[in-house]
Amino acid sequence: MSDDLKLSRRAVLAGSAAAAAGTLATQARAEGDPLITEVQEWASGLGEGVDATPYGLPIEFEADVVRRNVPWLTADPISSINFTPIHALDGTITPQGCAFERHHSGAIELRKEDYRLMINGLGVSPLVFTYADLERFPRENHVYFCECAANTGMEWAGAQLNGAQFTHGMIHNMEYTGIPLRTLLNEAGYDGATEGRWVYVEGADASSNGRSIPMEKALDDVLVAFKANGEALRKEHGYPVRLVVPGWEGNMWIKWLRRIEVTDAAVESREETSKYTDTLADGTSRKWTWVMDAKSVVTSPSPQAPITHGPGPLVITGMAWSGHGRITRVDVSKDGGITWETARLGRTQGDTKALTRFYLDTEWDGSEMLLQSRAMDETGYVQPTKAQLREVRGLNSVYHNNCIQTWHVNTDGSAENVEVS
Ligand SMILES: Nc1nc2c(c(=O)[nH]1)N[C@H]1C(S)=C(S)[C@@H](COP(=O)(O)O)O[C@H]1N2
Ligand SMILES: [Mo]
Repeated sequence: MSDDLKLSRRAVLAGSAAAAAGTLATQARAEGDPLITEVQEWASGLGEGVDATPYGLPIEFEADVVRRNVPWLTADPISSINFTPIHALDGTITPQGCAFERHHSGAIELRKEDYRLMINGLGVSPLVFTYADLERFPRENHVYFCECAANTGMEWAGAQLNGAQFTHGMIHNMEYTGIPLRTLLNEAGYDGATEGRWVYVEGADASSNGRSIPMEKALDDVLVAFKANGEALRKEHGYPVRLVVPGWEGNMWIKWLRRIEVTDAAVESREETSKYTDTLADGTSRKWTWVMDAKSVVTSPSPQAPITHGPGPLVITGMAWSGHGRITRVDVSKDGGITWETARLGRTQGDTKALTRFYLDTEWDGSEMLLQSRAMDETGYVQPTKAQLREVRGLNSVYHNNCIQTWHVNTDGSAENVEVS
């Protein structure tokens, strides 16, 4: 604990050892706290036995920490999206149970026994793998973020949704276990000496969500994954097998992966032409913005995570990520971008194209704040302001909005989504 933090700590019981040590312990009333002085219900009987919940769920007191959707965004929940409760999470790994979902034709149920993965096309011998086949290839583990290109898309024209979950929750970050796509292409005999410069990947769901990926990326770090955070993928995230395309927009992360075709050119499917392109200021559209640029957001305090403890020590935290690699620095501003303080990064070793947690352990004097965070990545790229992004992209874009977010924190600790100009 730093000295200046110690000085401002609230007094604990006068004369107690805690006060002498200057800890950040909550003040106990002189009359005594019944939670300390009385024998509580949970100490007067027995708890649940070991088999009460063969697969554990979060305790009921955390029932608010769930995915949520915004009903007016899409016509129905089948082709829709929901949002990760990032305001309530810490660290970097997203539990599968609350990781956002995006489906174009609903989440399907596909048994491992019925799973088939086909590789065909230019310069490869057609092959079909069962799930059991895939388990026999050498596998790797990597942590990566998956961000939908539409994340923060509703904020282009002005501050709209009141909560980090809704403005920035189309993202999750998991540890994947899978086989490099390169391994399977080599197994099918791909040797680079053909016209096969692309792969077209599609899912087994009705939408198929087909996308073209340049061969260079396919041979680099793309994974054919069958585990996330140590366990089987959840149905909604593509059970039993999904594609992991590190650093690139979520739409390319094909769920329920069914087929990989080696082609000479991009297929120009729906998802890479009329969708997931960016309308620029001059009215033209930019396609193939695959890499997700560096971005960050303060998750607490934020509208769904207000300050409830009054002035004094305050932990400001959030997350940062970049599709180009490592996050090297995150700055936090309390005054809408006039002055900046450098945040402390959580564990970063080995984390590339993965979420990085940041903390600013600070003192809040109880006055209003315009809270912002600004990420920098290993390429030297600095997360832009909304105004800078609009200069290049105009007002009609939806996808790929990585601008700096502002939360207005009021004197009572409540926070709201605002825009500074
Ligand atoms: N087969 C298939 N794959 C898919 C989709 C889909 O609808 N069908 N949606 C895509 C989109 S737009 C995104 S953002 C990610 C979301 O992955 P998640 O649902 O695991 O969060 O999956 C992608 N892969
Ligand atoms: Mo997406």
